[in-house]
This record gives sequence, structure tokens and C-alpha cells, in this order.
Amino acid sequence: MSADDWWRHGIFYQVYPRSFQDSNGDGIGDLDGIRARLDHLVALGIDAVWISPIYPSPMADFGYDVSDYCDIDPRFGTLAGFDALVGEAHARGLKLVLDFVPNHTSDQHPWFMQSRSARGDPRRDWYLWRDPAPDGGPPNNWQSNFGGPAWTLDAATGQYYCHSFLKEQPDLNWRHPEVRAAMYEVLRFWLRRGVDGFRVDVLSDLIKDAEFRDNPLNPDFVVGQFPALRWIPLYSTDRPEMQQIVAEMRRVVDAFSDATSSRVLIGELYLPLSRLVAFYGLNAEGVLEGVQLPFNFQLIGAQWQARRIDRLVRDYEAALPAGAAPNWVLGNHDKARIASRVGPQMARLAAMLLLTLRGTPTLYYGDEIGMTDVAIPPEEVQDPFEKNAPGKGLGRDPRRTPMQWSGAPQAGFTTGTPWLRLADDWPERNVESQARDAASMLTLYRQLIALRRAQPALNRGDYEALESEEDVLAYAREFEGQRVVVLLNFGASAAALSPALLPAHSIVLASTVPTRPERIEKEGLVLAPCEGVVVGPR
Ligand code: TEU
Ligand code: CA
Repeated sequence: MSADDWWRHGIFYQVYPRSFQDSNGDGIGDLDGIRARLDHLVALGIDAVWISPIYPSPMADFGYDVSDYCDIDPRFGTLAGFDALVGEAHARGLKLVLDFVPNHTSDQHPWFMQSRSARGDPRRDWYLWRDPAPDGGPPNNWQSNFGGPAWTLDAATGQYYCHSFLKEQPDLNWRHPEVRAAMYEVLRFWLRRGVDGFRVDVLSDLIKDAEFRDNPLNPDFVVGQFPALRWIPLYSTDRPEMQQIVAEMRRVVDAFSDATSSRVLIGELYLPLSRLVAFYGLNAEGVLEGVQLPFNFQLIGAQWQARRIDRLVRDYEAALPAGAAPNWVLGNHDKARIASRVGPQMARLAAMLLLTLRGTPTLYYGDEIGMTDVAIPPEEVQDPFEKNAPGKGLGRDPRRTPMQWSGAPQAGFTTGTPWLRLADDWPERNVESQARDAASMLTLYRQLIALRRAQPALNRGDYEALESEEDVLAYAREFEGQRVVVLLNFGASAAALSPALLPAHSIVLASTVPTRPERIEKEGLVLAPCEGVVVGPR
């Protein structure tokens, strides 16, 4: 792997820091906890860790409401502890990526406190302030992603401020040059401390319409859907001016890249394909000046059928600009876990898909042991999204439960009381027990990652879609004459594959059982329900 484009061929792993490992018994995961668990990440075989926000925060949205961009929240540790984590991660060959939250601050950030103090405050325009509508209501019809209007009236100064999420998360004004300069300094602060890049939160939304026009009605809205979907967020998200900001951000980060290691930007972008690929920033000279990895969330929303996924992979491959790095992800701290979406057996096939497609994979902590969403009783709910709209299944707590490490009390996550309950299955489903079990999900993940690292066809080969049976997704990956074929049976019944599809090679890995007859019979191959295989040279 060439050192400067590690993000193109490496594997990322998302840590939700509250839930990974507690080191001091307060029930909240922390940086020293992550440092203590680097062994697990090394054994798994990943290349880079992305940590969700760890900055000082009132925790209204568990760290996505930042009150100081250049420090560590005491619940997570200290700057010295952070430096120790970076040092140790690098010593173990792991990159470290932080979560950058540029769209909004906490309402407790000193910038916002100054901004709201008076209409004439020099920081007033760092945020989006508007006069009330003639009837005294919000300035326009924009909606918060967490429900209700995207505007809150500040009684003291008689104006509304804009917030795309909670009212405790006021949106910054990215048209203001001082805001941009201040936020780029934040990036430099962490780059100087040695971080390898950033996952950029809601990158699509930083710039809003200059005239604050009303969003149009959504003709496809169905009563009963989340109310914010009543409007199409035309003027509040993905404005054309975003491309210039992204290019600026990229230049800031590139200034810290050198011949041996580049720094990476990963954009959180829930956008249709054509808009998503625009964030690679293809310019008139054919250079990609946007983010290296605009998150491709298509597998999260996809219907889990072979033909659907075949189509979306082909369309994605076709939409990529020349030289763009594809990427794939099965889940994150906002979305239902893959094992809950598709079931335990199919989750093994999903792991094989994620780790054999062309493109940088990002794993979500716990998926490597098949953790599932956990129902949280109403009185234990933590997530503000769920509290805003209870009982609608919107809450994100279920996919944020503590990592299950071992059979020790509280699954080895904490010696205290975990901030969020553990899944009931932790005594059986944990890293320690799965590491000993050749048939476990963890063993499958380790094998898939090892295979991807060992086979150039898998980590850097072309993608070639193959024709196949209705329920089977088939593709080849090829690099310098070495060819690997992946066959994934999404169906509930066995699938017999014609020998034409199969190179005269062995099954290198199956998603179902640790061992499978090695040679493929002359008559072809029969895949069990939900079974996937990688076929290729050993
Ligand atoms: O999420 C942005 C986002 O699009 C969410 O609204 C997502 O759709 C929602 O959580 C429903 O699944 C990012 C972060 O990932 C999320 O955790 C934060 O709450 C949000 O931004 C605000 O910073
Ligand atoms: Ca702790």
C-alpha cells in the first residue's frame, strides 16, 4: 500500500466513544478506554479509527453540540490523554480521524453566547439571525431534522436564530469570512496534534440560501411520515456555494499532507447519487479538489435484494469521476444496525459484501461481533431525537449500546453503571468468546479483512459486475491478471450456479461455515441460503 493514499486502500472503524470502553468507572467510555482497546483493532486488522466527537459539550446531542472545538471534554479525558492516544495509535500502525462538527456549535459555545448578547455584537453575524415573520412566527418554513421549526425566538433581542438540529445547536453562518477562518484554524489545531483527517458532520448543510426562501412542498409526502419531510430542503441544504467551501477545507488539510502520508476528509452526505459525487469536487482541470471520501450510505437504505444491490453498485461505479475513491458503509451511530436490518445470517453475507466491494469500507463498532439494536425502555431513553418524537422508532440509542468485550460484569465495558443499558445477549455475544470460536462473526470479519489485505484484487482491483441467477449477486475483482469472483446468495433457498460463472479455482472463504469443500465440483457450485463465497487463487 502506498503511504500517501492509505485512505483509498485502508479500512476505517467508527468508535462511538461513550460506548466503547470506560476506564474510570463512571459508566461513560473515554479516550483511555479506547487506548486500552487498540489491541482489538489491531487484531481485527483495520487501518484507521474515526472517533465521534470528544470535545467539551453540554451533551444535548452527545457531543455533536460542541462548546469548545480545541479541547477534550473532561468526561472523555484530557489533551495530554488525547496526545497519548494519537501516539500509541500511530505506534501500532493505526491512523486516527476526528469528527469535525462545522454546521453548528452548542448554544453554550462562547461564540453563540456573544452572538445572542446583542444585535450589535461583533459576533452577531457568526450565526443566522432573522426578524420574525409579519405574524411574529418563524422567518420561513425550514424544519429541524429533529422535528419542529428550524428557528427559535430569542426573546431578549427579538430575533430568531436558525438551527438545523436541536435549538441547543445553533447553525453557524458559513458565508461569514471570520467563521470560515476560525473553523479552518480548528482543523489546523488538530492536524498539528497529528490527526490523520476528519469525518465532517452534515457537510451538505453549511451554506443556506442567502435570501432564506421557503422550501417547496414535497408532492410525495404521506401523512404519518416524519413531519419535516413535508418540505423538500431545497434552500436549506446542498447549495451550490458549498463546493467552494469544500475546496477551501481540502486545501487546509492538504497543507499538512506529505509524501509519506496524506490527511483525509470524509463527508457525511445524505444526498442522491448525482449530488453526492459532486462532493469529489471535479474541477475544470480534471483534478478532484473536494473531499476524498463522500460517504456512500446507499447500502444503509437499500432493499436487501441481489438485483437491487447489483443495480446500485453498477450505478455508483458509473457515476464516479475518474480517479475518485469509492467507499461503502453498512451502518453508523444514527442508523439501525445491519444485524437488526437483515438478520444474523444475512449480516454475515453483508460483511462479505462490504469487505469485497471496490472502495474503502467503514465498519461500525460492534458490528464485527454481530451486535443488534437494543430496545430501550421509555424511562431510560437518552437520545434527544427520541425525546422530541417519542415512540416513532426514530431514537438512536438502540445502536449505541456499550461494546460487549467479555463475560466479565457489564461485559467488561465498565466497572460502574453503563450510561446506556447493555444488550441482553452480552454474556454469549462478546469479543472474548467470539475470538475463540472459529464459526463466529468476529472470526469471519478477521478473515475477510485479512483476505482483503492479502489479495491485491480485493483491495485495489477493478469491479466487474457479472450476470447471475435472480437472487445471486456476482462480481469479479481483478488486479494485474489476478481474478477473484464473489458470489452472494441473497435468497432464502439454495442457489445452483453454473460452472460458467466460476473460475477454476478454490473457495477461499465462505460466509457460512469456517470450512467448505475446497475444490469446486465440475458440475458447479450450490450456495446455501444467505451464503456468500469468495472464489479465487489461494
Ligand atoms: O447526522 C446528520 C443527519 O443527517 C441525522 O439527522 C440523521 O439523519 C439522523 O440522526 C437520523 O438517523 C449527524 C450526526 O451523525 C448525528 O449524530 C448528529 O445528531 C447530527 O449530525 C447533528 O450534529
Ligand atoms: Ca469514563
